[in-house]
Amino acid sequence: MRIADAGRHRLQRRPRDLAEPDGALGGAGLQTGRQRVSRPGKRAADGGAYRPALTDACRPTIGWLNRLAFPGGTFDCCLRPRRLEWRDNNSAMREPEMSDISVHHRACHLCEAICGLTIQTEGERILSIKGDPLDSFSRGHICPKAVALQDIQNDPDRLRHPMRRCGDEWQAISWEEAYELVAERLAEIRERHGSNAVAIYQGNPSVHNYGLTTHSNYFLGLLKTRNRFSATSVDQLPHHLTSHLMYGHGLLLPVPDIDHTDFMLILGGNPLASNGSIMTVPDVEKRLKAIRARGGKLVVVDPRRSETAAIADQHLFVRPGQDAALLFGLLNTLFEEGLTRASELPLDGIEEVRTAIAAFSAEAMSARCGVPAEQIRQLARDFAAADRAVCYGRMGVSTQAFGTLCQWLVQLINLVTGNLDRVGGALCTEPAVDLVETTKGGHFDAWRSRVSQLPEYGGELPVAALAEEMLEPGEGQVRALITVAGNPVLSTPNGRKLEQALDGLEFMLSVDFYINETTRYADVILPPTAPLEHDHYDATFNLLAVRNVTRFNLPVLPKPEGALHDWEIFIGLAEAYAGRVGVELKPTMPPQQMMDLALRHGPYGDKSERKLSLAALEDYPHGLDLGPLKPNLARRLKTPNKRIQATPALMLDDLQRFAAQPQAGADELLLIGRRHVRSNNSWMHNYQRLVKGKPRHQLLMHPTDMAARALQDGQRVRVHSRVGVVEVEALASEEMMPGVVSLPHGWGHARPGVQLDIARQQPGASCNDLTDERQLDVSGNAALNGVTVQVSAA
Ligand SMILES: Nc1nc2c(c(=O)[nH]1)N[C@H]1C(S)=C(S)[C@@H](COP(=O)(O)OP(=O)(O)OC[C@H]3O[C@@H](n4cnc5c(=O)[nH]c(N)nc54)[C@H](O)[C@@H]3O)O[C@H]1N2
Ligand SMILES: Nc1nc2c(c(=O)[nH]1)N[C@H]1C(S)=C(S)[C@@H](COP(=O)(O)OP(=O)(O)OC[C@H]3O[C@@H](n4cnc5c(=O)[nH]c(N)nc54)[C@H](O)[C@@H]3O)O[C@H]1N2
Ligand code: SF4
Ligand SMILES: [Mo]
Repeated sequence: MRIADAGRHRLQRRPRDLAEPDGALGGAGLQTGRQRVSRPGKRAADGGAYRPALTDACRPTIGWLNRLAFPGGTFDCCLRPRRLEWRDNNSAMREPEMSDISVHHRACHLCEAICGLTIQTEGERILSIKGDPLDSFSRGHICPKAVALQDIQNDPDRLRHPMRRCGDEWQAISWEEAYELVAERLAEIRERHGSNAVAIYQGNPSVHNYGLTTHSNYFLGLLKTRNRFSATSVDQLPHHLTSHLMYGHGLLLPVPDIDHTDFMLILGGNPLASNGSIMTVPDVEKRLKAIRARGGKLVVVDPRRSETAAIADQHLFVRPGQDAALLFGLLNTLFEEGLTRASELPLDGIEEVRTAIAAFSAEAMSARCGVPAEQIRQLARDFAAADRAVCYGRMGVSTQAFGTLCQWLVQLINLVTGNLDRVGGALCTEPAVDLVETTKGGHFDAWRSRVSQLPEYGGELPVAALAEEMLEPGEGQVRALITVAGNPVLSTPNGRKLEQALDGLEFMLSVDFYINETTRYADVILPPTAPLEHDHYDATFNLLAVRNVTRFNLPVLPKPEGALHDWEIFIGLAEAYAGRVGVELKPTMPPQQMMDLALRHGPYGDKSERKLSLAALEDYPHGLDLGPLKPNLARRLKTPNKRIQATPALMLDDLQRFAAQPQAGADELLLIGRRHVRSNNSWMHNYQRLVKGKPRHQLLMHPTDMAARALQDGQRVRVHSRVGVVEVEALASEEMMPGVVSLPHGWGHARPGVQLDIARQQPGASCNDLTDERQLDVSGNAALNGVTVQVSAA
């Protein structure tokens, strides 16, 4: 047996112009050898061919990024019938000299960092998963979750067949049977109760899996329901709304130019645990340390001295949910002390901002945010004094009561200091598949939810309303639910209420490969192939990356007999449903073909010198660097007058809500969340490799808060909120700001019927049994941080 890869690269000269050298990353744009043996590009004559009844282009959508449509128009040229086919290594013809061991290169899709991996397989067995040093973006970085990709592959709890629930039992059924059952039940419920009676929830992995991005709406769109929900509204909705209002497109999201900045101010993000968010930044620790190494400064604002705060030059505790006060104080100081820089960006309304926040001085805001006024002023001076600075706010400031105000203020601070759209400040990407160019900017509050009148954004309602839409009787009540790659029982506020609602549904379908806390309520579960069994193009996170990057990777492992990819499942569902209700389906094509078209029509495609296509990307298994981010915002603005709107009316209105907010009682504890590098939301706790070691589920609490309640370190405590109570061990931690407690989300798996053997044995409770579906930002995003709780001995 030989290892087919080592030393056997068929080094290929880099096509001229494809890689752009840039000193910043040392070797960025480095061309790599194409690995002949690991490239299963040769298809057996007829292998892997898919012959659906229908053909070509549909308009795929993005779940988590608000289901923004791909450009139908750009595909029109291809609207002719053609056989659908895609490359899969299923049918890869092995070359005679090939050994059983192959080496594959693939981006990790588990979090937003998209690290390059090198995966060695022998037949269908995974031998090793390592960081890929030849990936110029991630530079060999890897975290423990990627190694657990093999555990997902091998997990006996992972579903391999469509399942139908019969009482408390699950029965494997055929795909055809499953499709027919789903089509029949959904058609019947829609017929009886109308189209809004079927709700949809799309979870986070929907945007880490491009086949879901391109094809879920092929079926879901047929249902024409206004009750669409996703993880967006427990996450980054304030970012989209802010960009929509200020820049005219919800995806025009400036990201920190971390590799070139001299001063980074992070509020409510812990990239050392999360590896970055709305900032695709593999190898983030080194990149943050590099800021300091080149004489710059890192400041972290967080109610917990997080892992990121621990490596910062300065850490400021802030009262949870009160970052807006700190940001108002900063902006006010910048104006008041004349620390602003003129911008050449086309801009409307900046003077209105100055007037609107005139009363929000550092001194006036200090008591609310808990940061001394002089520290707020000094921070503003330091930020303004830096040649290139960037302010960045993430989960901690998005998922709180003033998430949208916070994101607006973050934009304004970058803007008035001249750091918006500037190298070393905040810049927008120019990705190879450019959804900003090819889609409309989104809409907000075009309709509202039935029960609580919450506004839609981009066609989705806030998920905090999902349970009440099922529970509240009346016309338009939700009777059926489809979940796709999600676990809202553990990931959305008031999970217990949602459980009660799910229990009363007439029908539920889940597209997922686990029977988890949510899918256990389903009548039918359709499991897709495992991640390494399908190809990968990152349609979402290239858009948010700190460099312009792109890559396409073929599957690492063959698709098992009888298994289907997510996108194929959605075509199957669409065909069955359309057949039943007598609707004609639009033609579609496989994700690979869509991505190829999108690349060829994109900024580096047919009309550019690079001529990127999917086939061209196959020559870059380690990814292709398209260069550093550059100023482009003025050109990309999509507001009606093509000017930045500095004071959207919604922000001014919300400012009143902020000013009127009652102060929390001094003796109240405020609950915040937490992430750990070995955990991934609610779904990666079933792998021994990740859950072993020190437990990470505990409630962190400052020793003085414990002493005040006569609690001992490690003791089991009862945590109460308006919506519920959980029991969990409390851990004394000097990391916590006094008055604040921290509990990670995604735990609490020991619920009846959950078929996750290892996860079920883990201690811990669900943080979202405490979070409150009534605590919302103006966007409708859930305020998961800053929840009032009481803690007592259990
Ligand atoms: N209190 C609190 N709550 C939070 C957060 C917090 O910080 N605090 N964070 C929020 C955030 S940012 C997010 S994104 C959400 C996440 O919330 P969700 O998206 O609802 O949940 P996940 O835990 O990501 O569950 C993912 C599910 O997708 C399945 N899955 C994985 N890959 C695939 C695939 O390729 N195809 C299919 N069909 N299924 C797949 C898994 O088996 C799992 O069941 O949680 C939110 N909830
Ligand atoms: N290992 C791992 N990586 C992940 C995930 C995961 O579950 N595990 N999830 C992925 C997903 S879906 C997302 S969206 C990203 C999120 O990535 P990040 O945005 O980096 O989120 P967190 O790591 O939760 O960090 C949030 C920080 O905000 C702080 N915080 C809480 N409340 C407040 C507040 O009111 N004000 C301020 N200033 N800070 C506050 C918390 O203490 C915490 O340190 O991570 C992604 N990466
Ligand atoms: S940091 Fe994220 S992308 Fe990188 S290896 Fe870990 S899970 Fe994968
Ligand atoms: Mo997220």
